[in-house]
Amino acid sequence: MNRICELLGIEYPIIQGGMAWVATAELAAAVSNGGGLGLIAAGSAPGDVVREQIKKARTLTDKPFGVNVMLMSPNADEVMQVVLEEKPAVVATGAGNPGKYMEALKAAGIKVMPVIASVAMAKRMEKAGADAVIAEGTEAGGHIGELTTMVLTPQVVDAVSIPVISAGGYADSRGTKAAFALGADGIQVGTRFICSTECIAHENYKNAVLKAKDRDAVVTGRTTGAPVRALKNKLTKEYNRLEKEGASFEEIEALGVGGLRRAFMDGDTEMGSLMAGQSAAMVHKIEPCSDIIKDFFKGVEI
Ligand code: TUI
Repeated sequence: MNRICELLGIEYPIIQGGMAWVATAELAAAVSNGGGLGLIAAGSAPGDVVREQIKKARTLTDKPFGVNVMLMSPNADEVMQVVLEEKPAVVATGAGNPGKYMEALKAAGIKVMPVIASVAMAKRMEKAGADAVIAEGTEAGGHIGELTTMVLTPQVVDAVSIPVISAGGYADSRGTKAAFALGADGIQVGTRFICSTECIAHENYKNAVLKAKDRDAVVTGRTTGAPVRALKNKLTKEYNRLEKEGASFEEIEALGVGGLRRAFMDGDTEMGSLMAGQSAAMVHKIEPCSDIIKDFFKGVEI
């Protein structure tokens, strides 16, 4: 049996990406009901909001789901406390080292799957007791590392013995087969799930993903040390201009504040941060999560 399906008690080894704002209880429950593992993204939300989302997901599914904790959030400690109380099946982490939380999460019986972007971090997480690692390549949306999925995945597979979930660039069953060929036990998918019926993001955001072409998912913030991939628009051009002019860290960061909210809630496609991976160009329609999941495993032996 597939190691991820066995570990998590799910039908298909596909984890939904922990997209801040986008990954609500509705999306997470739909992915879990479709046989994958849905994640509620805590993003920068405070603990009580995350608690409500977990409770809501429980009304929408009986299947296991998880919470993605974004470690750069000022609320990360508080969110971890909520997670320890609510005990979702899984905690995935992003944008940092979850080492200091590992013992408490394990003691609460929660499976821990850190997102990592390097071999060294993968090894460290295995040693710290992680149940699996999510190896995310630079094709992914949002905050990203340097290495491509193609080179990161096999190196992580060789370096650790816990299951490896490969992330970044996956849009259809060709990708799933490639991930298995690289030695991964499963895949994580974000961008294609933005274009699901159950995702409650503004339709302008979904349409921007549907319209995206091969080179439209661009990176900003390389100079400030927190590179982020999002669809090219007025905001990303403004970022580039400030970075080129050598603007201060504060000035550049200020531009992005509230950007995800503007994209997700207001449908502001000009000044909103339309975070998405390079696979956006391969997403062509809005459909239910269960259909998306089946499509990822069309002709694939699990
Ligand atoms: O975390 C993500 N993607 C994200 S987080 C996010 S919110 C945000 N918004 C604006 C600026 C920055 C963040 C949007 N998208 N993906 C998982 C991921 N984790 N990618 C890379 C990493 C990572 C990086 C460094 C994981 C561990 C790590 O360790 C550093 C260390 O502590 O040694």
